[in-house]
Amino acid sequence: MDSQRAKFLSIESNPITLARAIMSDQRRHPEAKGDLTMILSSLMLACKFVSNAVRKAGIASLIGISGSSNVQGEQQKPLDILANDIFINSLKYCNKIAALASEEETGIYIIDNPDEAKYVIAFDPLDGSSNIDVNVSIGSIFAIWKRPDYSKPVVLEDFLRTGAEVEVSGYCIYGSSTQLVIATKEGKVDCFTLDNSIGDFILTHPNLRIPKKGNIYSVNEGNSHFWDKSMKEYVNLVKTPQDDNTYSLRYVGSMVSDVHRTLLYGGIFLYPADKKSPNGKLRVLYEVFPMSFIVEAAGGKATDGRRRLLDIKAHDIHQRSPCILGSPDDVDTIVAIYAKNDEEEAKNTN
Ligand code: AFP
Repeated sequence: MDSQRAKFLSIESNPITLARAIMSDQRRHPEAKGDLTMILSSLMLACKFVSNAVRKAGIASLIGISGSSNVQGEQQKPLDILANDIFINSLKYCNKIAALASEEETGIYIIDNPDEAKYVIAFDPLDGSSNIDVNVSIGSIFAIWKRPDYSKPVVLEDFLRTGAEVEVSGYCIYGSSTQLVIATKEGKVDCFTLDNSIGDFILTHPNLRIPKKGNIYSVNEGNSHFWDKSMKEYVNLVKTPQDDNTYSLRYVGSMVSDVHRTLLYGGIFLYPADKKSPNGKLRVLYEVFPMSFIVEAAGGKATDGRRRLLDIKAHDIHQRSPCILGSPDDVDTIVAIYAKNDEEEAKNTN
């Protein structure tokens, strides 16, 4: 069939699948041993399984997927625990991961590998899980680091790294479609959409770039009473129309959804520290680092208001941090407000 006719039938005759994209990436790095290829293939499989489980959640809840028993009296796992098991099992058998850190695990989970595995991974298997029961988009988030010395047994310090040291990070969004967004340290961000009819992720948004400036701000404004002066000033500023420029507020409360929209449409996502949560809410290793890495790779910026998020060195696998990320011009505006107010405060205390 000629390509004209295939187009007419809306059938892509030469799709770039995720597997094909990963393989061609590997070919561009002749020194690569294929370890990351194996890890990404395992993650791709895990995301497909989780996507399938998420799609069934509404029906399965009739038989008690949220931790109760089904009609046969069998105990059902909550979806986030199920997703955690799926990720662990999928990564265990690729033999390229030495240990993992998960939102669902208290400590690091060491994998007994026959060979020296060079990589560690941190992930949130199902972020935004409080949204499951109301059918709102949720996602999985991950970041992969190379171990500084993989001839030695894996240790906690292999995870206590900066975000700038991440090799690959990504997220999978289970929304109106299932999409996997992957960023590499070369600064390339690609988005693949799951085609359920063939069971494969297809490259649909190659080389994603975040708009330089947007007109959407995304924050839980219910916490505004507890914010610091700079946060209040910034949000007041975006709510005050400047010339023809007005901002809209969009907040899902599921980081993957809010960041995905910010990446595609531009604007800013904020989860600041406040009086109730002095360190913010979001977790550094498996929320803040992977999302900041993706946003920076797409040309955006990520800060806690005063410093670049990827420069933080983790000291705990479940550590939290304030998180502000998005279009570079929007992030620059709030960073300038923090700098101005900090300077004023320093003057007043001297
Ligand atoms: P859940 O996994 O408990 O739903 O939390 C989701 C999350 O970690 C992140 O995905 C959201 O951006 C953030 O919390 C929402 O927090 P608020 O509900 O405090 O706005």
